[in-house]
This record gives sequence, structure tokens and C-alpha cells, in this order.
Amino acid sequence: MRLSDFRSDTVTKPTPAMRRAMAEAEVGDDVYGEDPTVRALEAATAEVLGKEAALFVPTGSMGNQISLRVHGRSGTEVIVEAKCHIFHYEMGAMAALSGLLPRPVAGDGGHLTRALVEPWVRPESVYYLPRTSVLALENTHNFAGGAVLRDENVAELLSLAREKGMAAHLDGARLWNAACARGVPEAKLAEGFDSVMVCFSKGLRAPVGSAVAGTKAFVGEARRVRKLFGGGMRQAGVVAAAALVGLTHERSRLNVDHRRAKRLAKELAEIPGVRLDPAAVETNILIVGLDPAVFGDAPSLVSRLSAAGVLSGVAAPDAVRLVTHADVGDADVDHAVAAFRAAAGRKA
Ligand code: TLP
Repeated sequence: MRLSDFRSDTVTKPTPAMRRAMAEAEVGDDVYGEDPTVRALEAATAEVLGKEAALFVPTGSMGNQISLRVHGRSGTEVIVEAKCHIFHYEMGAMAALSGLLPRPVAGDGGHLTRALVEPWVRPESVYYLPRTSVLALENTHNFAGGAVLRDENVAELLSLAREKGMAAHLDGARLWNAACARGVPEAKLAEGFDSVMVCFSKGLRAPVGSAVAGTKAFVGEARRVRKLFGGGMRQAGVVAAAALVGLTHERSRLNVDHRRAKRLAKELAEIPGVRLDPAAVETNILIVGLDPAVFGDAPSLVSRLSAAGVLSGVAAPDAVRLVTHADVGDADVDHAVAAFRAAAGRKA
């Protein structure tokens, strides 16, 4: 049976070029700052993001949490969009590791605006309220269906953060996808943020690794917190080498994933009981809403699709997530559409 894995763009296997680079990587002990391949990756990442410096970290979650720890004092609030990864999928880490309190604010389709956020910035004049220390945005917004943040919203939110003395962090796990969809450099989308986290292990096909970028002072602090969180790595050049290949060679092919996601969305939207606006699909993630009378609930649909060889994920009780990436092709899109059609009307 054909297996089509749409669970995530994290499932990709490293390319032959990555495996070669890993085998040949020059390495040293990165806790001593002596790994030339890690250094090269950090320099290249800082350059792409238009920041002074960058730091290689094992995972996106650790990159986000390091950034929040650097920016926010214990007992202060971090404003996030209600469906964001930092809030839902990082195990409450900001509270567990840093004593920070998330303040989720629901955006319109994942899009926060100044008008939505400003009422939640705690006034300095009221001494018994917690302070708001950080605003964290996500671009693309994963569980808003890979939505690309709008420039005008980001600009007004960044000025709000400046006015109120808050740090601005960007979870840019898929900033590459946002840049590709907008046709602008990543640095443009990272502009104005005090810290940016990016992942090499999503659309760029690297097996492991993320980075945080910002000023030299931010990265200096982030390096300390990385060690505190147990993320100081030794001959990390072995994995950084693959990430560098991804950063250099894989960003240019993301439009292929976006095109496939759009076709998948268009064909799925034609199936009765599917709630999905194909025009809203901008990048490589589909959040497919389901009429329970046709499909049953999301966990049951995910298991029926899986029995047909199509792997997906539960995004909500009435929605599944499908993600396109380099290891799914046109035949996998056809496979997914056929499996959805077959599942429609069979709730069992
Ligand atoms: N996202 C994963 C799952 O954890 C949901 C996925 O399959 O999409 N920020 C964003 C926006 C992410 O989507 C992810 C991973 C992360 C951070 C965390 O990255 P890792 O998994 O490297 O800790």
C-alpha cells in the first residue's frame, strides 16, 4: 500500500547532499565555541535574517523558550495568539522553566492586530497587576493554516511593543515559507523583532536543528540560557552541516510545496462535508474543517485515512491538519483526495 505522510513537514528525510555534508563536516566542541560548521551556520542564518548574530539550538521549542527566558522576568505576562505553538505545544514551558504567564489573545484567523492586543497590555500605573514583558508572534501561523502574517498588522504590533517597553519575539519556524509566499527576503519579515526563531528541520529537510537570532547582546544571553536548559552541544557541526545545506539550497523549492497544498485544498474543498476555503491556503499547511455528520470526529477520520495509507494529524475535534513537504508528490495529493472521498459518509 502507498504511504503518503502529510502529518508534518518535519517528517522529511535528509537529502543525499545533506548526508554527504554531515559525513564530511569539520567539527569541534561547540560548548567551547570551537565548531567551525556551527559557526558558519550561525553566520549564514544571521545574514539571511538581517540580524547581528544567531545561535544554533537543538529544537524550535528550545529556541522559543530561550528567547522568552531572555526577554521576560518571572511573574510577567507574554502575549501570544491563542492558537500558537508556544502556548499549545510547548508543554507550558514558559511557566515551567521561566515563571512566565501566557496571555493568549484570539486573532482573526490567527491574525492579531493592535486593537486586539492593546487592551491586554497591563497598565504600569496599576501596581497590583502583572507586567506584560513580551509579545510573541508566529509566522507562518501553523494552526491558522500556515497563514502569513500581514505587514500592516506586524508593523502596528511592533510599534505597540516599542511604546509599551515590551520585547517582540517571532516564532519563525516556517519563516522561509512566509518569505517564499510573499516573495520577500526573510530579513524583511524579521525586521523590528528583538529575537527570531527559525527551524531547519521543517520545510528545509534538515534532520535536526533550529536557531535564534537577534543582537549580539541577545545572542550572548541566549547562549547562557541554552546551557541552562541543557542545550549546549559538542560536535554539533555534524548536524549543523545538514542545516546549512538546507538553508542554502532548499528555500527556493518551497513554492512547489505551496502549489501542491493549494491543489490539495481545491480538490478537498469540492468534497461535501469539507469546510475549507482554498483561497485562504497561502503556504504548505491545510487545516481541514469537517462536518461531523459526514466525517465523524477528527480522531476517527485520522485513523480511517491512516488505514488507507494517508497520514494526517488532529488539529481540533472537528479539524484535521495536512502538511505538504519535499517527501510528498502529486501522486500523494491524489491519494489523499481519494482517501477523503472514500471516508466521506462513512463515520464508523
Ligand atoms: N511544530 C510541529 C508540532 O510540534 C506541532 C509541527 O508538526 O508542525 N513553532 C512552530 C510554529 C512549530 O510549528 C513548531 C513545531 C515549533 C515551534 C517547535 O519546533 P520543534 O518541534 O523543533 O521543537
